[in-house]
Amino acid sequence: MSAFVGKYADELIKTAKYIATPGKGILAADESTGTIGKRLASINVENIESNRQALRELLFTSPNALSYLSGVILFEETLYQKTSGGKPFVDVLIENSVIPGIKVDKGTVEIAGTNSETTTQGFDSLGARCQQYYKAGARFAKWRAVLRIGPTEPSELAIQQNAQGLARYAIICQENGLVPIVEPEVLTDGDHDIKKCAAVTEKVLAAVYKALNDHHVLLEGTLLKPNMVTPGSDSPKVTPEVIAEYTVAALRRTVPPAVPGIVFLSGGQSEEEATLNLNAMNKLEVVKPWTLSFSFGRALQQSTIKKWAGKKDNVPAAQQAFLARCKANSAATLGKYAGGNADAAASESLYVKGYKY
Ligand code: 5MM
Repeated sequence: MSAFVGKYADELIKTAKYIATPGKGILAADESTGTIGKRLASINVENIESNRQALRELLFTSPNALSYLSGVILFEETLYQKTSGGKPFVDVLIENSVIPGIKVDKGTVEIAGTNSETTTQGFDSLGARCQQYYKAGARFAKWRAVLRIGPTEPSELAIQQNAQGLARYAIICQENGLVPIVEPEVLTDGDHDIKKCAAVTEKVLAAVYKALNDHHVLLEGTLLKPNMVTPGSDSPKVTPEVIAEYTVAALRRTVPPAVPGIVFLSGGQSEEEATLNLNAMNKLEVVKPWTLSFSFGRALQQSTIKKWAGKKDNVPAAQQAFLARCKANSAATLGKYAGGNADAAASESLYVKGYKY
């Protein structure tokens, strides 16, 4: 059976295609209240609404940075927030040709009887929430599924549960006018080599695309947000060129050309590492039927947050740092990032062992 074609089909295709514009990418600023609390704690800033608003205002009003972005993923609270001058954040983004997106999952829960494997929650009233978010200006959504590599993980149960969950989420979004970003993240934790990560990533992606097809999802109106294929965090590092080769091979084997764009998560890589890896992928001379871009959270915000440190006077310097990362990643989507000019903060590893979101 072919894809479901609802009333939003043309709009979904147009939105997904725009987000995948080469030279542009996504800022993942959708940290839930708990996760943003960890970011703020790292600079000794209290996790209260006004501080969360101040950080998001700093990012969204950063001079020239939005020209390198096609989308920003927001948490529900941020979707309805305004600048200190009273302008809704959504309007700030739209006026700068950046499409607002919304995180619609409600985090993960353990699957009983597994060794700490998880499935993602958030199906309760998902359709109704998508309708409200569409009314508020969102045109795409994000749902994160998490898989981990272990001696017997990911289990078939975890792979199937998460693939079915992503597909069910995706079709509900499409029925309500939101482009679903499908995010099956294979965590980097472990001492496995890059070949193991490639094999698991391929298996997971194959299951995800089978489920999307079974649920009649219109692939042209979706985006994929995968992990890069890397060695485990407790294994020796490899070069960006090796990461690029394995990652692009895994994607070529599993992601249909109907998908307009693949927007990577950074998963604890340093800002500079994530950019260099993306750049190496775009330099690879093999057929890549989709745009390869970014949907980074930590790898776009880390040095900015450090420079800001919660102080008004630091906002211009922090915005400069944000602009530098946006520019660098934009160049990397074209394979044109020269690299080498990252400051210490941008080269700092953001990996936290056993990190819980
Ligand atoms: C994997 O996390 C997503 C991408 O961020 P990184 O580039 O830092 O890996 C990110 O969008 C994440 O899903 C959000 O920060 C939301 O986190 P919570 O804790 O709210 O689920």
